[in-house]
Amino acid sequence: MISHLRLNTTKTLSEQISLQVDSKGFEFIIINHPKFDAAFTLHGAHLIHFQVKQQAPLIYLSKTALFDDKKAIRGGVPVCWPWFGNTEESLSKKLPGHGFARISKWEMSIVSETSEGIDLAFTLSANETTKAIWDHDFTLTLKASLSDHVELSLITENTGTETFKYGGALHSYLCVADITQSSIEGLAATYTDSLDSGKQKTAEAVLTVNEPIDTIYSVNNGDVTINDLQNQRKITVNNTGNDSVVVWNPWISGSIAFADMPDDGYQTMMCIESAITSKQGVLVVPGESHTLKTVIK
Ligand code: TA6
Repeated sequence: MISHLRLNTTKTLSEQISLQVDSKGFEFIIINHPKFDAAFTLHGAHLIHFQVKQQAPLIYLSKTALFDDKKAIRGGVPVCWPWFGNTEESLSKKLPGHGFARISKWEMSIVSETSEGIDLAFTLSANETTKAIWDHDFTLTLKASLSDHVELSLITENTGTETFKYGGALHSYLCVADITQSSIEGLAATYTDSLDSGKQKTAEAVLTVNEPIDTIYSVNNGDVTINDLQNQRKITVNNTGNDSVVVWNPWISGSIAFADMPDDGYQTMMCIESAITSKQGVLVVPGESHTLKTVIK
């Protein structure tokens, strides 16, 4: 589902992993394992494709996503860090929505490559650019463990001398055949409706989506399941280290408004995000680290 990107191999990194570029030199990590295909960009350590052989893709990528080192990629699993959405501070300083990690260039190393799967580690460390935006010393590591499912662990390490707080999300866009024929179970009993002045509401046991949705559910401590009926499958998402689960679909109005999403893009995606959205965020003391994780099957 990324053949439309028309990539060319510039470097073979291992038996199943290559570095490829598009016509503008934008870099992609392409993985062709006997069990699955996957793709990342070094820009944002962004998983943009994952598909177990003989199955439908698990991860949604907008067909009109922009691959530009100044912008976030529409789809995949954006690494939103060190804040979620916009905060009073990020707005006042005109900083990027969802933080700077997803629009920064990361380093990548291959941790392991077996017949069962592949483990990769992406790292982003504090530098002049990041410290001009967010004046803290950190090392951010995204550990990706790919097999018949996806495990993403975002590890925030405080390498400085002062405690800092962070927020963010593994903002997963999941691929469904038809959102109008899908339903979601396992969400918590209450949520904040970001589209209705942040009102607290009681949730249905089974969520169906037939309008724009942008909601923050409290932690559910279990699997969130998408019944992807037309693909005859259930997609399960299990999150840890999060303080909330964000559920988002821009619907037709949002898709039309996005230049990097087809007008009908909303029909085949659903965001179920492992998120830290509370005002207090997560405090990380010097020398310590915190892990935000999502497992998608
Ligand atoms: O996760 C939900 C959300 O915060 C929505 O409010 C919407 O802004 C979405 O993220 C996408 O944000 P983006 O900056 O990637 O367009």
